[in-house]
Amino acid sequence: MITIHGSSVSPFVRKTLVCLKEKGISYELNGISPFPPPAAHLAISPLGKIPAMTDGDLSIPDSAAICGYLEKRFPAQPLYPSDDGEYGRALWYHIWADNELPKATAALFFNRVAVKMMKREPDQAVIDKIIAKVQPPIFDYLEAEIGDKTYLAGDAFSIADIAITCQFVQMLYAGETLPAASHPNIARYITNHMQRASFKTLINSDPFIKVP
Ligand SMILES: N[C@@H](CCC(=O)N[C@@H](CS)C(=O)NCC(=O)O)C(=O)O
Repeated sequence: MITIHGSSVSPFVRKTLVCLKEKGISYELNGISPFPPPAAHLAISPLGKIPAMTDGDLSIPDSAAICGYLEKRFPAQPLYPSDDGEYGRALWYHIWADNELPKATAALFFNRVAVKMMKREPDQAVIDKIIAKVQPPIFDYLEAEIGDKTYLAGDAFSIADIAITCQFVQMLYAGETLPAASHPNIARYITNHMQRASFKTLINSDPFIKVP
């Protein structure tokens, strides 16, 4: 049995759970927080972060590594494009979604919600700066990349769409709305993917927003 160790509220944990649901693989979620992680978690996640995955004796930390493993182990219902070029593009969007996009999206969840879990007060100046200065160039890039597409890499739903949608869900969990007026392609694209059964089930199980 595959076990994902982490909280469903994390965008990186969500990415692995969406992959499992899309592939129809049953799993267990070992609900742990990384703030701080239980001591035993360090044995499977040396950086102390979530998610980590165990599959029998095998342990793999990091959502990107986990998703790559799941694709290889369960190749039916592929989530990575078969075309070489589209595969490379999907990897790029995945890396961008994990490293750059969170500065404009998940950072709002961290600074508004997670800080309170850590018994600290949100810093409004930091939040204002994310919205006014950090978001625009990041959203502008994505808006142009999406254009009128449904899927970012190739002609099917892929890890690129999963990784990007996960980060916007986190922004919505922070009380924001999608930028429909300034970035309509992003709003249409994210709204569409949040309607997938995988995303909808996970989002509606968390205590923040509901997808009708
Ligand atoms: N690159 C990692 C990032 C994971 C990550 O940053 N997870 C956050 C929770 S959303 C975490 O565990 N933070 C705890 C920490 O940084 O100490 C992945 O994709 O799994």
